[in-house]
Amino acid sequence: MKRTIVITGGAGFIGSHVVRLFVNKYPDYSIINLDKLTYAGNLANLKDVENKPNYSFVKMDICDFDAFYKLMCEKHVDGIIHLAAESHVDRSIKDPFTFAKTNVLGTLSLLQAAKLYWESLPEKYEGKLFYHISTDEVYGALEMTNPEGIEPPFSTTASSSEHHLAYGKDFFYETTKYTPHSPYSASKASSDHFVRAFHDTYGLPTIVTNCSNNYGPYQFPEKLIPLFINNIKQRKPLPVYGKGENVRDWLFVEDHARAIDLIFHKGNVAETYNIGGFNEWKNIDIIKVVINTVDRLLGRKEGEDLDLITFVTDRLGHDARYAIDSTKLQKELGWEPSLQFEEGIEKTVRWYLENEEWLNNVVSGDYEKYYDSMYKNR
Ligand code: NAD
Ligand code: TDX
Repeated sequence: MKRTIVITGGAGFIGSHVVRLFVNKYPDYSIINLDKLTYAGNLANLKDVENKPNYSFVKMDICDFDAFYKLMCEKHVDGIIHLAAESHVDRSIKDPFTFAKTNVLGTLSLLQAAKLYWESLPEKYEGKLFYHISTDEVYGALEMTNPEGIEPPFSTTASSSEHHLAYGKDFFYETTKYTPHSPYSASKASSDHFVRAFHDTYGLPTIVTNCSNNYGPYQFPEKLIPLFINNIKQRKPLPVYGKGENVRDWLFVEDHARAIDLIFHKGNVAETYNIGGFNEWKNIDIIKVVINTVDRLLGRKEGEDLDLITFVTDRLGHDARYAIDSTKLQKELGWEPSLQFEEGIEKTVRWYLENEEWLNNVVSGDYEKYYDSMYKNR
């Protein structure tokens, strides 16, 4: 079946994996990568698919309602996978307005354009989908009641047998009340509410998914794992917020992209699906795994760089623990993570060490010239 799908934020970390998967897997689809190319957008993430006939790139701000409505009409868009967002919690603490504008008003703009265009068609909403990518942070923070970690009540494929722990009794379920704490998660929560409101009010076919922390290739080195890999490589201090006791639930980015593909094609309209691999780690433990892996792959003595760990002032409002229950997705749609964490980290560290040019370009800011050289005069 032929389809025309807009993937917003396709030049970012997760979006680029979703674009790559769809372009390679669905030659009959037309995949439009729509991205404003903020500091987080990098078209070099998609070098391997940029010349494929079913791929195109459009530089656009999701807040530009007129431009997006025109694109929908001209290209006959029938599916939207919406990932474009401001995504870094620390930036949201410094500049909350940008987050409200892009994440809330930008999402609203896309929803309204999709509604108007699809309602104008004879078949209306049939065969259409607005799929919104959200995060586990909207559920707030879970208490850490098992500081040493216990055997989790769920079977898990993402954790190794050595690390198979839950740090509390509660989990985030699809039914968990929204309690966002940071300006970032507040803006994501607000956008999720607008998506659901467009379904409930106008019947717009929508799906929302809430995923845990992603890691893997092409992540902007402001986020914990790529920032620390780069710092360890260069023997720079590793700024650990607070005591490093906060817990995050980690998923390899390609597993998230596979879940998005599955849900886009097989998920039920109006549903919410949590995505995660039951793979909780304290920050300090994950940092040690990253240090050991970088050291080993660089031929240094394992653990040699542990003294780079530097405890710094905690992040304001730092959420204690995130832990996703993805039973619904696993049981109803048969998804499961493909990698255990240590394998995923090894793959990730190897990628950043082997892709030195990508990393150096991002750190220096040179990546922002890629669009000019490749696309501007097309
Ligand atoms: P990212 O910051 O790497 O990429 C965001 C992309 O959106 C960039 O390419 C950027 O240029 C683009 N963008 C930003 N503002 C835009 C605008 N106004 N118009 C058009 N494009 C714009 O983010 P990511 O980590 O890949 O996250 C993607 C999505 O997944 C976000 O919605 C985020 O909330 C969600 N999410 C992320 C994680 C994670 O761990 N990274 C986990 C769960 C959910
Ligand atoms: O320098 C650091 N030191 C540190 O201790 C950084 C950058 C982070 N941290 C801590 C804060 C968090 O507890 O590490 C943990 C992970 O931090 P981030 O990589 O900034 O991710 P987080 O704040 O958990 O949010 C991420 O997951 C959910 C993504 O950035 C979001 O976009 C996603 O929605």
